[in-house]
Amino acid sequence: MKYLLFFLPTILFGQVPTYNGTSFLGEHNGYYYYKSNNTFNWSGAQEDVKTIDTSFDLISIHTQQEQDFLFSVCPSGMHWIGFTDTTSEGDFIWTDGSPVDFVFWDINEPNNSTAGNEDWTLFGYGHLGSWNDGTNYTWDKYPYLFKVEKIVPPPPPQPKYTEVKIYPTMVNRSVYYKTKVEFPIEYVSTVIKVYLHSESGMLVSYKETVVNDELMEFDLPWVSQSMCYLTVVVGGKKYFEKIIVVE
Ligand SMILES: [Ca+2]
Ligand SMILES: [Ca+2]
Repeated sequence: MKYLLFFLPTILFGQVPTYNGTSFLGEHNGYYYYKSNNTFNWSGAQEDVKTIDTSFDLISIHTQQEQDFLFSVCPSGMHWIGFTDTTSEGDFIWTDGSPVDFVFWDINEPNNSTAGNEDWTLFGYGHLGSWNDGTNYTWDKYPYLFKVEKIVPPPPPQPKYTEVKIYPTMVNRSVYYKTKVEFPIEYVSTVIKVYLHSESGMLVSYKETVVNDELMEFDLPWVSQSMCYLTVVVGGKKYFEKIIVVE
């Protein structure tokens, strides 16, 4: 949580988050990419990325474009990635649980060489950053790669309402105009105030109600003017104002 609080401001202001002991490599397809400054064996790399944030994992790679991007920002040296077949020899899986939909093994890899002890994967072994399965001895020290999904703050809810088409309806011998207003889901259960003003600014109708549906229907009293103003206030703030042309 403390990390979230620490990084939240930079995320909100659209700046690239930074993490101690790592270098930012670039941004691609909604993710920020990083490499560790220090070297580790695979287990140490896995442990280290979790000390940055327990939700982080060693990188998973899913498309040729992603592989090409990584090679462009990381063209030399080998780097650990989160691809391992420790559970079942020959069945490599991503430690972040994502599907295995792309591989970029070097020629004749993975070969589970070194007395059958190659269960961990290095990016950057061969041509264009191709991969090799390697060992995880304490002396197998390399930097690792990880990526962080870019958080785009959601846009503030926009007033969304059907064209305020009103139609006369008889209710208890009075003529009402029905108005349909659409609310974003986050407004459900919110108390709103609905005002109807005449063209001259006179308050014709006032109603306080709770949004109980994303589509609310209001009964508005008949007004003699050809035009009136519908104002909806949420939490003391004007949510929208709509000029209604009475047909
Ligand atoms: Ca293996
Ligand atoms: Ca190998």
